[in-house]
Amino acid sequence: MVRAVRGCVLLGAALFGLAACGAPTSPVPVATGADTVTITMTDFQLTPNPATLTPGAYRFHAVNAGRTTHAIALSGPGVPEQRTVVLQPGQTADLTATVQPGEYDVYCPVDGHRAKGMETHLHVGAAAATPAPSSGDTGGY
Ligand SMILES: [Cu+2]
Repeated sequence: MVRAVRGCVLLGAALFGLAACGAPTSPVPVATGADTVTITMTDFQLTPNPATLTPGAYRFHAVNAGRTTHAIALSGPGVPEQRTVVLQPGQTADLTATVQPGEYDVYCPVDGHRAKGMETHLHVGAAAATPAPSSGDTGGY
């Protein structure tokens, strides 16, 4: 009988220990899914993939798929502007940044390219799901 009681106490302690270990204190944000964002540069457009991120550290892999020189500038909450070197066609370069919820600007700093359309945004949200746009009245007609 004494043994039975003790066993029960031990089991309870073990369960409590497991429960206490269920929430480890991790200082490193968990990157969910892809930890590399590929930004393809063409004349004159930027295509980030993916364009919607969860908070965390990422490698931004810039690929110049155009026929002229391009580069990438990235800035946003907690990230002072970072730039790659100017890339010749076919060249690539990487930036690393830790993003937090908010909107990040990405553009090509080569003369005039931003105005020609080489500008995009990355959306970082805590929630992964984005609601589908509710189709309302298209208006105007
Ligand atoms: Cu450019």
